Amino acid sequence: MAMKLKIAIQKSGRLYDDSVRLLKDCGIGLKDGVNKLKAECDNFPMEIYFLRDDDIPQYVEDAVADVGIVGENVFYEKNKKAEIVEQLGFGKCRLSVAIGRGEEYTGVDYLKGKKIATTYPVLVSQFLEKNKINAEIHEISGSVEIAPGIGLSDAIVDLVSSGSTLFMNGLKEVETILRSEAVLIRNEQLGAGQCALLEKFLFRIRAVKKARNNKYILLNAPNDRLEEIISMLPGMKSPTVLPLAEAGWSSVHSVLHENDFWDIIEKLKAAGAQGILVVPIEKMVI
Ligand code: PRT
Ligand code: ZN
Repeated sequence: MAMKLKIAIQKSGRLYDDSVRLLKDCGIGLKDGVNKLKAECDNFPMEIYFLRDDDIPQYVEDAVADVGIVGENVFYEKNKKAEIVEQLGFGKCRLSVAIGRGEEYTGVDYLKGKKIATTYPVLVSQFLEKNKINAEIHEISGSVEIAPGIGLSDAIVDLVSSGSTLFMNGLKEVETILRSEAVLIRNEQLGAGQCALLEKFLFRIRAVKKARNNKYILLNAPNDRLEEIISMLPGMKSPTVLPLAEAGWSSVHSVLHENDFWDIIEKLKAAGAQGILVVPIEKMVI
């Protein structure tokens, strides 16, 4: 049988859609009609295992899967022998301490002697140890946000993204323990063949990530402002400049990073740029 890279992804849940989309954007399609535990792929020697996210680090440590996609929160909590190889930019959240909205938070010392409910006992105890706080960790398996309301704990540590779950339960976020996003993890002892496949896969992931973070921009610039406009555009090497049919005008093409986007667009307009078009980039290889 030909060699394949075995990847474990979440079976269903918050990371599933983005994981499958990442594979698709890397040109890797899932073949239909395979059972729900495993899928074969088109266009890349890969086999996908669908698992609960909590189990993925163990499967990667045991080499049942060569690589896996999992939240950093789960990766650090499970503390398995595996290695992070790439941040993936989705599934962003933070693991935070929250207390009743009416309580006055006085800093980490507030937690001394308190009862903290969480599904992340390992990360919470590391946090308490680091801050030399003695507190009681109460491990529960879900619905952590209701614990203070029913008298089970004084505080909680849970994942937060928009903050609306905390708000609806009368809680406020007071401390961030970990910022997390989905990551690609790998087994620590991959063979040479598997490593070569992983490198190929990573090359594609990086091209997709770059493309997602950048936009292609086209605009018309009056020649007498051209120099000023070009100085605002980073471009991959330098912007492309082509003469327009109308005398005195040029077309300028470049690539902008998402973070600088609105800022630069405003400056370009103020400098006399017209007909600004911004289009998504599908893949970007530098
Ligand atoms: O079945 P399985 O065990 O695979 O899934 P799961 O239920 O354990 O995990 P799932 O699908 O809920 O989340 C998978 C991963 O998504 C997590 O491990 C995180 O890495 C990431 N992620 C990103 C989140 C959130 N954002 C998030 N907001 N995981 C959970 N939440 C929950 C949080 O626990 C809380 O209940 O959403 C609620 C808070 O959201 P806000 O928007 O109200 O703040
Ligand atoms: Zn889980």
